[in-house]
Amino acid sequence: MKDITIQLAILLLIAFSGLFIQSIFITGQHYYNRYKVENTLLEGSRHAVEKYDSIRRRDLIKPLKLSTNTYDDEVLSTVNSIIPTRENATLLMLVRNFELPGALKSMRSLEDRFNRDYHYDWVFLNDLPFTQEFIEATTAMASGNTHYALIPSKDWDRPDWIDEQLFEDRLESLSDRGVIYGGSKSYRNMCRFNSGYFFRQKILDSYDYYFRVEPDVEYFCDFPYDPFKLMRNNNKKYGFVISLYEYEDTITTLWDTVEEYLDNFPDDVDMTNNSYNFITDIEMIGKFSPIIDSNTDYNLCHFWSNFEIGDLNFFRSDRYKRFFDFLDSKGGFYYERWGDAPVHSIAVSLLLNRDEIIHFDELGYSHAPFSTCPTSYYLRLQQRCQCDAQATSNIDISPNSCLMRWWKNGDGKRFLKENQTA
Ligand SMILES: Nc1nc2c(ncn2[C@@H]2O[C@H](COP(=O)(O)OP(=O)(O)OP(=O)(O)O)[C@@H](O)[C@H]2O)c(=O)[nH]1
Ligand SMILES: [Mg+2]
Repeated sequence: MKDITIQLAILLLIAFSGLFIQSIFITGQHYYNRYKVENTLLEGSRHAVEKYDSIRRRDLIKPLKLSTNTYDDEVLSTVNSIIPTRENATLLMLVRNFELPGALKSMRSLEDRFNRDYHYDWVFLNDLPFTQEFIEATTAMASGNTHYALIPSKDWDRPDWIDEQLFEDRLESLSDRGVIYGGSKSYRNMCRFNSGYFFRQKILDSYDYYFRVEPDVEYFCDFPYDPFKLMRNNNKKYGFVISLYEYEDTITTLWDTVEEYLDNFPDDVDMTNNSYNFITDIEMIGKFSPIIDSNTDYNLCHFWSNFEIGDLNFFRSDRYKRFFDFLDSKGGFYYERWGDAPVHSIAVSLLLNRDEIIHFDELGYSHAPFSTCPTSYYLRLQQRCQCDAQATSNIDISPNSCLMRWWKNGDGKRFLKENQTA
């Protein structure tokens, strides 16, 4: 009896050992197969990264940061030895601490679509000190260096020569009429700052170009070129993507002031090659007349300044400063609600040659409630755009848009132009 028990135990032991060895074998085989598949995939992906990076990473100097989406050590180690050909430019965001989520969203989008291949710096401006949380999160999101500056109160706050009583009365009346941001004091500081002071900030002194970025915007397509390089190579000083009509209630006396400026400084403006017609033409265009009847000769067309790429040296010039100072002296940034968009647009339309302004029609962009999306199907494929050219928010050729007026009176459609090198 004892012998039978021992034999049974031995048989059971052999059976369990067999099962155990078999399960180890099956598991081992599973892991080995997975390893083989993953290794093949990794090799494939490494090969693709190398091939692609050798083309797109020519311009880099600095080590890649986490946000570049690159994990490959070999690429990281070669990057340091590559000669830079970046422009002297920065991405620029005026922003408040509480807008951090929107700021990160815009950064992620621009990094993915453009900057991860270039690592341009980011500069952040604020009228209040940035919080540690804001600095940490935006620095982690940027592929380039980040810089933060506090705007001096003399460049931001309402000047003391503004008549307080008149200011309060006007604020109330615009607010009562339901004008967007009509009752906001800080919005007025922001518009005046963006019109006349952003380019005077010390932190921007060393740069030649800026690319304005706002929280909660989106870039729909891979950038087919470095827009800064394109601008320098082609002598462009101001670039836009969307153009539309301004609310007249916010700029009741702006055009009268501009006409006064023109009388005072005729030598500053060369009417032969500028875009005066773009901002004054009111003819039918295609099926459309201007959607708003303007009370002045200004047709209310402006470049939407939440996206703009500009030459800082133009804004720093005495001519631009004379233009801004003259406008500012009338108090319209506070007694009305002059926006930086019409102010920049009128300035570049008067002071620059038509061909110094560029419409970036391939980039795809959205800032609520409008967007722009390249019309060409193949261009959308090539640049991996995520947008619908037929969407109702796509303003390009809608009645609200001034783009057709730009094609007619400005520099024409860009693809018709010769000699533009990216
Ligand atoms: N630091 C700071 N930035 C501001 C202030 N007001 C606006 N901004 C920034 O200035 C830019 C324009 O302000 P927005 O509120 O976006 O104005 P908008 O584009 O005309 O209007 P919406 O985007 O529709 O609200 C954005 O980058 C804002 O973050 C402010 O008081 N302080
Ligand atoms: Mg905005």
